[in-house]
Amino acid sequence: MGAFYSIFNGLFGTREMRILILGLDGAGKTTILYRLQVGEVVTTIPTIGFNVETVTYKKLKFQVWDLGGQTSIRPYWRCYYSNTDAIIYVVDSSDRDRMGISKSELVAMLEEEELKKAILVVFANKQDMEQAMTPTEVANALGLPALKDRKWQIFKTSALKGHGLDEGMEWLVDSLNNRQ
Ligand SMILES: Nc1nc2c(ncn2[C@@H]2O[C@H](COP(=O)(O)OP(=O)(O)OP(=O)(O)O)[C@@H](O)[C@H]2O)c(=O)[nH]1
Ligand SMILES: [Mg+2]
Repeated sequence: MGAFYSIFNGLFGTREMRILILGLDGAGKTTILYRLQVGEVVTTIPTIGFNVETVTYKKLKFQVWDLGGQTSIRPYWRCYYSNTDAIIYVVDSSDRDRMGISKSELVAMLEEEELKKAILVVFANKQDMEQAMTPTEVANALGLPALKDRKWQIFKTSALKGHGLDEGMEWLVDSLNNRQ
Protein backbone atom coordinates (compact mmCIF):
# COMPACT_ATOMS: atom_id res chain seq x y z
CA MET A 1 0.00 0.00 0.00
CA GLY A 2 2.83 2.35 0.88
CA ALA A 3 4.54 1.79 -2.46
CA PHE A 4 1.27 2.09 -4.35
CA TYR A 5 0.47 5.25 -2.49
CA SER A 6 3.75 6.87 -3.34
CA ILE A 7 3.56 5.85 -7.02
CA PHE A 8 0.03 7.18 -7.15
CA ASN A 9 1.13 10.43 -5.66
CA GLY A 10 4.16 10.58 -7.90
CA LEU A 11 1.87 10.34 -10.92
CA PHE A 12 -0.77 12.74 -9.82
CA GLY A 13 1.20 15.03 -7.58
CA THR A 14 -1.37 15.10 -4.85
CA ARG A 15 0.84 14.82 -1.81
CA GLU A 16 1.63 18.06 -0.10
CA MET A 17 5.40 18.42 0.13
CA ARG A 18 6.83 19.50 3.40
CA ILE A 19 9.52 22.16 3.25
CA LEU A 20 11.44 23.81 6.06
CA ILE A 21 12.96 27.26 5.73
CA LEU A 22 15.92 27.48 8.07
CA GLY A 23 18.81 29.85 8.65
CA LEU A 24 20.12 32.36 11.16
CA ASP A 25 17.95 35.17 12.50
CA GLY A 26 17.58 38.06 10.10
CA ALA A 27 18.56 36.00 7.04
CA GLY A 28 15.23 36.72 5.36
CA LYS A 29 13.28 33.49 5.93
CA THR A 30 9.91 35.05 6.74
CA THR A 31 10.31 37.58 3.93
CA ILE A 32 10.92 34.66 1.54
CA LEU A 33 7.94 32.65 2.82
CA TYR A 34 5.52 35.49 2.14
CA ARG A 35 7.22 36.43 -1.15
CA LEU A 36 6.52 32.86 -2.25
CA GLN A 37 2.99 32.88 -0.91
CA VAL A 38 1.63 36.31 -1.78
CA GLY A 39 4.31 37.60 -4.15
CA GLU A 40 5.00 40.70 -2.11
CA VAL A 41 7.38 41.97 0.52
CA VAL A 42 5.68 42.02 3.87
CA THR A 43 6.93 43.77 6.96
CA THR A 44 8.35 41.17 9.29
CA ILE A 45 9.24 40.99 12.92
CA PRO A 46 11.69 38.41 14.31
CA THR A 47 9.93 35.05 14.37
CA ILE A 48 9.46 33.56 17.82
CA GLY A 49 8.25 30.06 17.05
CA PHE A 50 7.18 29.50 13.45
CA ASN A 51 5.00 30.50 10.54
CA VAL A 52 3.42 27.83 8.36
CA GLU A 53 1.70 28.45 5.05
CA THR A 54 0.54 26.49 2.05
CA VAL A 55 2.33 27.55 -1.09
CA THR A 56 1.38 26.29 -4.55
CA TYR A 57 4.10 26.32 -7.14
CA LYS A 58 3.74 24.78 -10.60
CA LYS A 59 0.81 22.65 -9.44
CA LEU A 60 2.78 21.29 -6.52
CA LYS A 61 1.42 22.07 -3.11
CA PHE A 62 3.91 22.78 -0.39
CA GLN A 63 3.45 23.05 3.30
CA VAL A 64 6.19 25.54 4.13
CA TRP A 65 7.45 25.94 7.67
CA ASP A 66 9.46 29.07 8.50
CA LEU A 67 11.19 28.66 11.85
CA GLY A 68 12.67 31.40 14.00
CA GLY A 69 16.46 31.60 13.67
CA GLN A 70 17.53 33.25 16.92
CA THR A 71 20.21 31.41 18.91
CA SER A 72 17.80 30.48 21.70
CA ILE A 73 15.21 29.12 19.24
CA ARG A 74 17.54 27.07 17.00
CA PRO A 75 17.53 24.01 19.31
CA TYR A 76 13.83 23.64 18.53
CA TRP A 77 14.39 23.26 14.77
CA ARG A 78 14.82 19.52 15.25
CA CYS A 79 11.23 19.18 16.47
CA TYR A 80 10.14 19.88 12.89
CA TYR A 81 12.49 17.59 10.96
CA SER A 82 10.39 14.45 10.45
CA ASN A 83 8.88 13.87 6.99
CA THR A 84 10.68 16.85 5.52
CA ASP A 85 11.10 16.67 1.74
CA ALA A 86 13.32 19.70 1.31
CA ILE A 87 15.16 22.37 3.23
CA ILE A 88 15.52 25.93 2.04
CA TYR A 89 18.56 27.22 3.91
CA VAL A 90 18.69 31.00 3.87
CA VAL A 91 21.90 32.97 4.33
CA ASP A 92 22.37 36.70 4.68
CA SER A 93 25.18 37.00 2.14
CA SER A 94 26.23 40.35 3.60
CA ASP A 95 26.68 38.92 7.11
CA ARG A 96 30.29 37.83 6.65
CA ASP A 97 30.98 37.68 10.39
CA ARG A 98 28.34 35.02 11.03
CA MET A 99 29.01 32.81 8.00
CA GLY A 100 30.88 30.38 10.29
CA ILE A 101 27.94 30.09 12.67
CA SER A 102 25.61 29.58 9.73
CA LYS A 103 27.87 26.77 8.51
CA SER A 104 27.91 25.05 11.94
CA GLU A 105 24.12 25.13 12.14
CA LEU A 106 23.82 23.76 8.62
CA VAL A 107 26.34 20.98 9.20
CA ALA A 108 24.68 19.95 12.49
CA MET A 109 21.29 19.89 10.81
CA LEU A 110 22.45 17.79 7.88
CA GLU A 111 23.80 15.18 10.26
CA GLU A 112 20.31 14.46 11.53
CA GLU A 113 18.98 11.06 10.47
CA GLU A 114 15.49 12.44 9.82
CA LEU A 115 16.85 14.82 7.19
CA LYS A 116 19.00 12.27 5.41
CA LYS A 117 16.88 12.30 2.27
CA ALA A 118 15.90 15.94 2.28
CA ILE A 119 16.91 17.99 -0.74
CA LEU A 120 18.88 21.14 0.10
CA VAL A 121 18.39 24.49 -1.58
CA VAL A 122 20.55 27.34 -0.32
CA PHE A 123 19.43 30.89 -0.93
CA ALA A 124 22.39 33.28 -0.84
CA ASN A 125 20.03 36.09 0.07
CA LYS A 126 20.42 39.89 0.26
CA GLN A 127 22.34 40.04 -3.01
CA ASP A 128 21.10 43.61 -3.34
CA MET A 129 23.52 44.63 -0.58
CA GLU A 130 26.84 46.04 -1.72
CA GLN A 131 28.97 43.93 0.60
CA ALA A 132 27.18 40.68 -0.30
CA MET A 133 29.35 37.61 -0.85
CA THR A 134 28.88 35.90 -4.21
CA PRO A 135 27.03 32.55 -4.30
CA THR A 136 30.34 30.78 -4.91
CA GLU A 137 31.86 32.45 -1.85
CA VAL A 138 28.82 31.53 0.23
CA ALA A 139 28.88 27.94 -1.04
CA ASN A 140 32.54 27.60 -0.07
CA ALA A 141 32.03 29.28 3.31
CA LEU A 142 29.25 26.80 4.09
CA GLY A 143 31.32 23.85 2.87
CA LEU A 144 28.71 22.82 0.31
CA PRO A 145 31.16 21.35 -2.23
CA ALA A 146 32.27 18.82 0.39
CA LEU A 147 28.75 17.50 1.04
CA LYS A 148 28.34 13.81 0.43
CA ASP A 149 25.13 12.00 -0.52
CA ARG A 150 23.12 15.19 -0.71
CA LYS A 151 21.31 16.76 -3.60
CA TRP A 152 21.94 20.48 -3.24
CA GLN A 153 22.04 23.70 -5.19
CA ILE A 154 22.68 27.33 -4.33
CA PHE A 155 20.87 30.35 -5.78
CA LYS A 156 21.54 34.04 -5.43
CA THR A 157 18.42 35.77 -4.22
CA SER A 158 17.09 39.09 -3.10
CA ALA A 159 13.82 38.53 -1.29
CA LEU A 160 13.48 42.30 -1.14
CA LYS A 161 13.59 42.67 -4.93
CA GLY A 162 12.07 39.29 -5.71
CA HIS A 163 15.15 38.06 -7.57
CA GLY A 164 16.23 34.44 -7.79
CA LEU A 165 13.37 32.85 -5.86
CA ASP A 166 11.67 31.52 -9.00
CA GLU A 167 14.86 29.89 -10.23
CA GLY A 168 15.38 28.24 -6.86
CA MET A 169 11.81 26.99 -6.62
CA GLU A 170 11.91 25.69 -10.17
CA TRP A 171 15.02 23.65 -9.41
CA LEU A 172 13.39 22.39 -6.22
CA VAL A 173 10.20 21.31 -7.98
CA ASP A 174 12.19 19.50 -10.68
CA SER A 175 14.36 17.82 -8.06
CA LEU A 176 11.34 16.69 -6.05
CA ASN A 177 9.63 15.38 -9.18
CA ASN A 178 12.72 13.46 -10.29
CA ARG A 179 13.35 12.03 -6.89
CA GLN A 180 13.11 8.29 -6.54
N1 LIG B 1 18.40 44.20 1.74
C1 LIG B 1 17.68 43.10 1.93
N2 LIG B 1 16.99 42.93 3.06
C2 LIG B 1 16.27 41.79 3.21
C3 LIG B 1 16.21 40.78 2.23
N3 LIG B 1 15.44 39.77 2.69
C4 LIG B 1 15.02 40.15 3.92
N4 LIG B 1 15.51 41.36 4.24
C5 LIG B 1 15.29 42.13 5.48
O1 LIG B 1 15.97 41.48 6.54
C6 LIG B 1 15.25 41.65 7.76
C7 LIG B 1 14.97 40.30 8.41
O2 LIG B 1 14.11 39.56 7.56
P1 LIG B 1 13.18 38.37 8.10
O3 LIG B 1 12.53 37.76 6.92
O4 LIG B 1 12.33 38.83 9.21
O5 LIG B 1 14.31 37.41 8.69
P2 LIG B 1 14.13 35.96 9.36
O6 LIG B 1 15.17 35.09 8.72
O7 LIG B 1 12.73 35.52 9.25
O8 LIG B 1 14.55 36.23 10.88
P3 LIG B 1 14.05 35.45 12.21
O9 LIG B 1 12.58 35.37 12.15
O10 LIG B 1 14.55 36.28 13.36
O11 LIG B 1 14.72 34.12 12.18
C8 LIG B 1 13.97 42.41 7.40
O12 LIG B 1 14.18 43.77 7.67
C9 LIG B 1 13.84 42.17 5.90
O13 LIG B 1 13.15 43.20 5.23
C10 LIG B 1 16.96 40.99 1.01
O14 LIG B 1 16.99 40.19 0.09
N5 LIG B 1 17.67 42.18 0.93
MG1 LIG C 1 11.31 35.09 10.63
